[in-house]
Amino acid sequence: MAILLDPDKLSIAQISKTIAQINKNNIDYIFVGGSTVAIGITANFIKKIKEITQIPVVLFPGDFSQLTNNADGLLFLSLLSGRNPEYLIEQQLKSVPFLRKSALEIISTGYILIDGGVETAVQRVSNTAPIPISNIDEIVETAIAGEYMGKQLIYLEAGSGAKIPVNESITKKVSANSTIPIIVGGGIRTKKQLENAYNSGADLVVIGTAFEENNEILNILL
Ligand code: 1GP
Repeated sequence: MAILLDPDKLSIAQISKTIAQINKNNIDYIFVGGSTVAIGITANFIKKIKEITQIPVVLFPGDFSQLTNNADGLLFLSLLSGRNPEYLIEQQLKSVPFLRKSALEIISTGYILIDGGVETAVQRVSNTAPIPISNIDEIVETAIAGEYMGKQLIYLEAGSGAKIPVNESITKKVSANSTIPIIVGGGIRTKKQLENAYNSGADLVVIGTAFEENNEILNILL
């Protein structure tokens, strides 16, 4: 399981307490990123996290300005569900001068935004529409195309704070049709939703908002 921390929503002063909660639980990764983080904030934010945890920190950036060598790895995202070249190739190109000189582990990730019942930040910022949940074949074929393109991971995203998480039939069908690991995130708040995601084929589940709102939730979820 991964916990997503958004430097826009969590102050540096709150990091110690938050990481203490994460350290106490069985968390595999800390993802750091947000749709609209100001320049320079992410580097300090991660430096502080790394001082107090051994859990790997993976960048999940909204744009190339959030890149920093203070993390261990990077989800090198391509928004495959969208048709906005900025998030298909342009941001990736802008990141090359930094990444060429970086030791960050770069993990090529096909990012697929699926309707979560509410307009989410990724939809607004990327100016792309999510794939409707009824278009299950399009979702599956997008994931397969991502695998053919050489992506190492598929991220099924309902969007931060989604009302409806990615449903089991979608995860099941994508999982049955891919050989690469699947991340599921967006709107997961309950133990049942978490278990459903794993039981339907998610290799990693990401929780952001529910943990942000209540750090104690891990005691219930895990
Ligand atoms: C968002 O998938 C992540 O990009 C996590 O979503 O904040 O809704 O948990 P939540």
